Order: sequence, then C-alpha cells, then structure tokens
Amino acid sequence: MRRALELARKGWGNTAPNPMVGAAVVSGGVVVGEGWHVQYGGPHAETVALEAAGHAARGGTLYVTLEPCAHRGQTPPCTEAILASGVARVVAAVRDPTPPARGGAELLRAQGIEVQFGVEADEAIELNAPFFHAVRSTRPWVVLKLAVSIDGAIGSKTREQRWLTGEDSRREVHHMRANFDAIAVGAGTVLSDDPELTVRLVDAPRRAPLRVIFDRELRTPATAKVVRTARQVPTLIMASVVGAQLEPLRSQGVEIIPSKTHADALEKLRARSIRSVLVEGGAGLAAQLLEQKLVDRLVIFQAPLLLGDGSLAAFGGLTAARARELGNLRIVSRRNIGDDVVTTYDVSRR
Ligand code: AOF
Ligand code: ZN
Repeated sequence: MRRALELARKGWGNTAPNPMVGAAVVSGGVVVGEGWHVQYGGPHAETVALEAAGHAARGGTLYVTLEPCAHRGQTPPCTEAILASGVARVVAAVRDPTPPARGGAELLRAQGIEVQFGVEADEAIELNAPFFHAVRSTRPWVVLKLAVSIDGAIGSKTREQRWLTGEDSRREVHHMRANFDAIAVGAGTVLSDDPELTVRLVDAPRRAPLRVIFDRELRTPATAKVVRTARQVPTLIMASVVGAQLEPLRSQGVEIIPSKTHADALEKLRARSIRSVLVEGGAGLAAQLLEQKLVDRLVIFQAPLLLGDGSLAAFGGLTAARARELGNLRIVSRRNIGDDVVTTYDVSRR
C-alpha cells in the first residue's frame, strides 16, 4: 500500500478535481503490475495496474489507495476490470465518499471477491484531503503556509529580509502550489512583497492555480504584479467595499467578488469549484483565518535564523483565548528540507 501511495503521488497537480490514486497488483509475493491516475479524465489507477499485470493478476491481490469505483463516468467502472482480471482480493486504503462512484466494495463482494479497508487510511486521506473534505463542507480545504524564524517571526523590523527559508524550501512551496486550486494572500502582502503567486521552479500543473487576494478595503494597487498579469493567470479580489477604485483593476482583467467576511469569501470560492486554497500570508490574514476557524492545516517552514526586536509576529493579532482553545496541535508530518524544518499541523475542527 505504501508503494501504491508513492505511485499515487506521481499524479500531483494533474488530477484535480479527481483524486490522486495509485495501485499495485501482487501475486505470489511479487508486484506484477503498477499504475496510477496520471491525469484528470484519464484511466483510473486500478485499470492501469491490472492491465500491466495481465494474466499474472489471476488469483492475486490488488492494492489501491481508494475504493474502486462502481460507476461509468469518463471511464468504465473499475469493478468491471477487477472482475475480468481474476484477482481474488482487493485491499483499499479508504472508502470512496462520492455518491456516483462509491459502492465498489459491495459490488465486488457480491461477486465473491474479498475486499478489505483501512490499510494506510490516514495517509490516503491526507494525500487527497480536498477531495474528502469537499463532500462534507461548503468551503474549500484551507492550508495556511508561513515561513518563520526561530523566534517565530515572518519579517524583520525593517522588513528588508524577504527570504527566510532556503532554496529547497522555495522549490517545495512551488511544488505545493501546483496541487492547489487557488493560492491566496492578504492585501498587506501584495503591498509589501508584490508577489506573483504562480507555479515556477517545478513542472506546470494541469491548470494554473487561481490567484486570490483577501482585500476587504480594496487596497490592491493597479500596478501590482498579480493585477498586471491577470489575463495570463486569473486573479480574484475578495472585497467588502466596492467603489470607484474598481475600474483600474477590472480593466486589467481582475475579477472583484463582493464578500462580507472571510467565511463568505471562502464559500464563494467553493461555489466556483475551488476546493483547495493555499494561503501564504501575511500575519494579519493568518491570524484572522485561525481566529475564525477557517483553517485545516498549518504548514510552518522554520528557517535557522533569528529576527529579533521589532520583528513581525507570525500570527499578529491572534487572541490568547483562541490560542488556548487551539491547544496542542497534532503533528501531521515533519521533515527537514535543506536547513529548514517543515511541520504540518492539524487545525481542522478546533
Ligand atoms: C480517478 N482516478 O484512479 C480512481 C478514481 O471522472 P471519472 O469518471 O474519471 O471518475 C472519477 C471518480 O472515480 C473519482 O471522483 C473517484 O470517486 C473515483 N476513482 N478517480 O480520477 C482513479 N480510482
Ligand atoms: Zn475507477
């Protein structure tokens, strides 16, 4: 199953809104076929692995990171390919939660195939978090990513040090971006950093993530990079005030979406099929989203340096009460990237 998860990850950035899925066929103790879902609309992982295995699949076990589908969508049902292959057993990491596709297990069991669930289930759900989240929420899956110093700051007093983390971390951020439907920042970050918010340094995803600015008071300048390039990569501004300052933004292709609150803004994004959002700062937006319980994962890149007196705290404005309520967070993963430490914390439903 771990191999199947590794295969699934090869679909990174290319399968949304469908999940990344990997599969391996094992017979006589050896892997006789492997496959993964390469691209949205293409063949499902199970069918690829079974085809690679051919006759060797007979009597074997199919390991797959998601319950095989029972529906005819863009491709025939995987349950058909499984029945035709002659495998005796299917081990799936997790149930498919989507109404048209689910139910493959029951169908296979009725045909005498043994079906098991639960192997590496947490990993499988984490890998496709937006896919699983979409069936139980009306807002997108929200990941808040910040780069911080040892002393928990995101910028120095004079704000002159723009990069805290190393080159490998920067590439990792672009890799992360490639698998999100949208990348968001607050207006303050646009004013101070003038970011591009595009996927560079890594292979381009199937669809470029949308760029979203949380800008209640419409402070985004018409000269910002995200505005000037809005016709190449769509840029949305979520604003609560609308007025004369709209025209210079709209005329460059920016779309302005009236929204009263952050929660409202997120629901409006979801209504436009945005199922995952990577928020990259700044401190103010980070604190507000955490305060308002609108974050699912916190990804902290910690660089080996200090920023000292007067530096900008990562969650400036977060109340002590909310911090206490958040309590000790569950660590989803932690690893070293170059000289930085990257930790993913679970903040959903807290
Ligand atoms: C995938 N790839 O490897 C598996 C999927 O849009 P369709 O017709 O391709 O069907 C998509 C659904 O099929 C998807 O939402 C999921 O429930 C199920 N399994 N999908 O794209 C795969 N195994
Ligand atoms: Zn399928």
